[in-house]
Amino acid sequence: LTAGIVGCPFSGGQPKAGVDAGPLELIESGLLDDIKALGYEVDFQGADTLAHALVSDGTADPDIGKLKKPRLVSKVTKELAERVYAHSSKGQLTVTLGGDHSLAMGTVSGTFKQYPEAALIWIDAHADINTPLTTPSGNLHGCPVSFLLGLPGTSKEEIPEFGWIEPVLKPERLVYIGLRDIDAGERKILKEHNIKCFSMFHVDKYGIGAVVEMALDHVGRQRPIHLSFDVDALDPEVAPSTGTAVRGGLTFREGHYITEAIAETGRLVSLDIMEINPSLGHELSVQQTVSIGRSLVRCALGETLL
Ligand code: DIR
Ligand code: MN
Ligand code: MN
Ligand code: MN
Repeated sequence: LTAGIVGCPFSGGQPKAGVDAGPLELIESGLLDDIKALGYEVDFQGADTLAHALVSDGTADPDIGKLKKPRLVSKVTKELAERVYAHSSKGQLTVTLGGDHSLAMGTVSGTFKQYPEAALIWIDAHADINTPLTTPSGNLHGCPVSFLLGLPGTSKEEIPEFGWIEPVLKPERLVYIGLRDIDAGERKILKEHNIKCFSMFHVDKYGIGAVVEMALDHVGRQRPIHLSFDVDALDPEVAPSTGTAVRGGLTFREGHYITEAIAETGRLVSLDIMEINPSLGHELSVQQTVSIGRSLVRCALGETLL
């Protein structure tokens, strides 16, 4: 099996500099050798393959409503979707290293083009399901899921700048684990669409083993899986170097357990590791966070399934 690794050094979906350095830190820490050691061929085009898309081309990018840097985010995620699809369509297991979570507009679009019946498992402290109409911050890393679902406010007519995104996702094929910081508008959307959410309350109540079983039962066990992992799902004591840390998150083992249980299904087709920001916190915090990003990838790729 070949792992297609896509580095996406992008920070335009949120205001803090540094998250764009995440992919290179992961690569330099030895991630590619880790993956090879697990028996995969590695198809990696370089951490800067999206370089021309990653920076503003100088054209003005004023806010659209509340949305910040909408044209830049659209351009980068569109190109990322094409990259991910290129790997997926060759039968590779795609691993995208972010970068901020707006990138999931691209990774999920690319994956679902190849696997329209796939399920999306979203591990995060946040639901990232704000629409252009509900977003309190205007940061697009809080919005990718609404575009993928085609919620009101995201249509081609309402916001042609994102007209390339197809509403590939159905609410019943989406499940969250780790939630604990939800905006009022998001809460309403999650309820209205009956989206399955395992918050930290459910992790405490049932235990992570049962939560992952219920999550897989909910989306259907025969589907290909796209796992989108925001490291802020983890407790800040475990993964401190991230832009929007929230107390009360997943433990080191709970985080890894999720990736291991997904690996065990044999159905993982696409993995995102998002929101590692090496410029936040002291050296030890950064090391700790990069190292956990790296071990989450290894576990998702089957390291601990002996
Ligand atoms: C908040 C924070 N819901 C927003 N979202 C974050 O800005 O829409 N997502 N931090 O990762
Ligand atoms: Mn996120
Ligand atoms: Mn988050
Ligand atoms: Mn946000």
